[in-house]
Amino acid sequence: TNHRFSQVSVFSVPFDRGAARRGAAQGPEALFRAGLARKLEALGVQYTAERLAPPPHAKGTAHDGRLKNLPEVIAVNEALAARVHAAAEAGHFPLVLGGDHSLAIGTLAGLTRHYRRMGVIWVDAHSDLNTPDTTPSGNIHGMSLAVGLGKGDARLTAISCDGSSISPEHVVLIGARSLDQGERELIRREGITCYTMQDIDRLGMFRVMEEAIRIASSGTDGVHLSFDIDSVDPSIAPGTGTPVPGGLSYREAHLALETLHEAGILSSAEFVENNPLLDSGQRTSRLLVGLISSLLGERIL
Ligand code: 6HN
Ligand code: MN
Ligand code: MN
Ligand code: MN
Repeated sequence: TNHRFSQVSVFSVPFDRGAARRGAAQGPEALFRAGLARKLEALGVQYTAERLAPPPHAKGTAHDGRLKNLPEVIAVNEALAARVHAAAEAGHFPLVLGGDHSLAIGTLAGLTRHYRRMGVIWVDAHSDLNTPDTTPSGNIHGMSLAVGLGKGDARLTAISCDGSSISPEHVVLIGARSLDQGERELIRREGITCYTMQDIDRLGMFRVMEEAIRIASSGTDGVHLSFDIDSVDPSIAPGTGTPVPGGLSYREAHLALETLHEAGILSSAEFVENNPLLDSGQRTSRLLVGLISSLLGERIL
């Protein structure tokens, strides 16, 4: 995906306490069952694979309904941030497999310890820009991009305390179709670029990706892809906890990743919210293995 990187460091993170529904913790192993390792080998990708330990259950801590499972979310993301930072430091391409989208807190924290100015391409039905004041659910997976921008609970933004936060001008949302009112206001106030499903319908995915690549890569020294599988239409990706109709088609999703591979701008990626307990067979896991392959250079011809 980018020739600067000698190898890919795959991190499996069996964690789903940032979401309301259980099951995404089994996402990474479902991807390996669906043939991920064979695919990486067939593509000639040099990689190492590591599974992070799930955090211990924080019993007896006061429960905050606006920040559900906060101690576990902090623990897993601190561990993930350290591993992602070490991989980036070693010149590797971190590839995080979730797990729910709260893991982007740790991924971005690790990356901002290494890169000074990060671009972020966030492919998602949602924008994950809630804070404890705006969240309708208290689920931290709906807050991770806000935390990456330095907004929200101080115990979460502190995970990247020795890093910088990300500048909104280099953040691009793609595939949005379910935004909460507080998120809409934050997008406008901060000037974040957002390609909604309507924009994709009108402009076409190729044009959207060309613009996203320019916005995320101009004036930055690292670009991260955060890919939430609920960006894809639930008719072809049913295995996810917060499905929203009207999503990306099979080809739109593949084209996005093929275009990113060709551009060679990415320095890290994560694929999250794959929930095998909600999948129909291995449909969603297989789709994801194909999407990751497109990102890592699988070609049609
Ligand atoms: N995700 N906006 C909703 C919330 O609860 O904050 C949904 C969030 C979904 C988060 O899909 O990663
Ligand atoms: Mn998300
Ligand atoms: Mn560093
Ligand atoms: Mn989502």
